[in-house]
Amino acid sequence: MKNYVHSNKHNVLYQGQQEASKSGQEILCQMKQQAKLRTLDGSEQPFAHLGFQQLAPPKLQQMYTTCAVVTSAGAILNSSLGPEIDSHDAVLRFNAAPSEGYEQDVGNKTTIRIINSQILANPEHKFNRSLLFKNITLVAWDPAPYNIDLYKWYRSPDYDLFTPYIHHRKNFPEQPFYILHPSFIWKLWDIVQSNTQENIQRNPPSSGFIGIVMMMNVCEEVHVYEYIPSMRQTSLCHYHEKYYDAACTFGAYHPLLYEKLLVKRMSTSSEEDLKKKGKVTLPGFSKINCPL
Ligand code: NCC
Repeated sequence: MKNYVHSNKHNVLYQGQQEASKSGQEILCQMKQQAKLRTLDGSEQPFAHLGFQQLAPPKLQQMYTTCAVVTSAGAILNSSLGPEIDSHDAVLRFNAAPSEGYEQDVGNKTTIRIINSQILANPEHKFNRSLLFKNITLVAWDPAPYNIDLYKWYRSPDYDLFTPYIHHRKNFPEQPFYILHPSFIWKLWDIVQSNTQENIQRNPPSSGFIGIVMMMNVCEEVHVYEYIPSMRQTSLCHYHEKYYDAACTFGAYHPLLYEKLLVKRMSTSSEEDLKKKGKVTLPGFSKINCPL
């Protein structure tokens, strides 16, 4: 983590405030005001020239009543949360996290999957063929430079997501598949930093935080499972892999610890839900009333 605190690959330059004095309600209002979901729609260059206006699907605007966000943390094992997770109207999962074989603990319904650019670029994930990515809404992301230089991003993303994206959209035009606008990603980073006294890692937030805020945009209520560690906390990184590293839970590259502290401050869950279930409940933006 120390190394990551010193690196600044995306040239983050933050000059806003850094204080942890906001109440949960004030943070929710800041989120609602500043973290409006934005996807790449092809209206800007170089994406306009590349035909993204025709390529991108219509805006993500379906609304859901209750949603589940299922993180991939090892601590969800033995939770028996599967039926509760599946009872929500929409379920968000991450990257290549499977449900097959883990239904009892993570459920088997998937509505949306958020994938980082490694999933698209690394052949190991079989993005073209794997059933994990079929018949659902896909949302991909990759960090652009902090100043949102879209030309530079297109030329040198962290991992090439554009080629497989274009390919996939042409082959499966019916599948809703979005790329998050990097301004959304870095706005979320700004919000975490603005509510944290310490300097956070100058790397993008984790897919977990991005997914949670994305769902706050489209759900009336968001239930997040095993993001804030429950009493089952373990250093097992993922529930589907035998790999142990506490950095998966508390962060090294991503400012995960700070994202989690912020989410905890916004949480409306009971202590029992937090500890026993590992569940945080957050209101969707449409249910947050803020002073004008
Ligand atoms: O591990 P990852 O995330 O796919 O997990 C999805 C989200 O779940 C939350 N999480 C996960 C494990 C854990 N013990 N505690 C948690 O709270 C986090 O919020 C996390 O974002 C990513 O954010 O996209 C990440 O992706 C992996 C990896 O690229 C993909 O799994 C594909 O293989 C990253 N790992 C590496 O690059 C090696 C990880 O850092 C973040």
